[in-house]
Amino acid sequence: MTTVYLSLGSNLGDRERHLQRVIEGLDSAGLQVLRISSVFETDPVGKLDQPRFLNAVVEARTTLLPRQLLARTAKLERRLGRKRLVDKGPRTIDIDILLYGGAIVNTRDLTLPHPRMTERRFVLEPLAELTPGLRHPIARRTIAELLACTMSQDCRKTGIELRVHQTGMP
Ligand code: PH2
Ligand code: MG
Ligand code: MG
Repeated sequence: MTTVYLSLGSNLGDRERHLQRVIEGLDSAGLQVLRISSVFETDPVGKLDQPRFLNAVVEARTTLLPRQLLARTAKLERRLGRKRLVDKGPRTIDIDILLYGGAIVNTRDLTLPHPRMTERRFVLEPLAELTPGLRHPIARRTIAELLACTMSQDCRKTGIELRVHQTGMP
């Protein structure tokens, strides 16, 4: 079993519902969800002329290998209606693999740790809630240390709570 961290983002339609549907879909994609961060509302980074995002981070365990995990998260994105219209543009759902244990991967399809995670407060703030002392395998700094360098970016905690399990009870 490997512990992995996934970043979730949505800035189109019912953003909260999209994030909740990802959480519910991760189980059948082969991931056991352990913990979920708070949900943050964040200004878009990179391509600025798009709506604000809801972002969160999930800690999960899996026996899937990195490439398999990428295939499963991409499939889940498609199942939840993601269409790739504009690169880095608005999306109903984005699932990014941030960390796969301490693995460093550099292939054409997959780079781990996620190459832009160290400069994005919308990733580091929710990740630091779950694991502030975790050391980034390449930067060799903790998540809390990396977060301190991104505090100029806008990122506000919401009261939204994502649920790990549906009770299934009426
Ligand atoms: N995702 C991007 C580009 N910019 N900005 C915010 N605030 N949140 C995101 O999830 C995000 C972004 C590309 O995936
Ligand atoms: Mg992304
Ligand atoms: Mg993505």
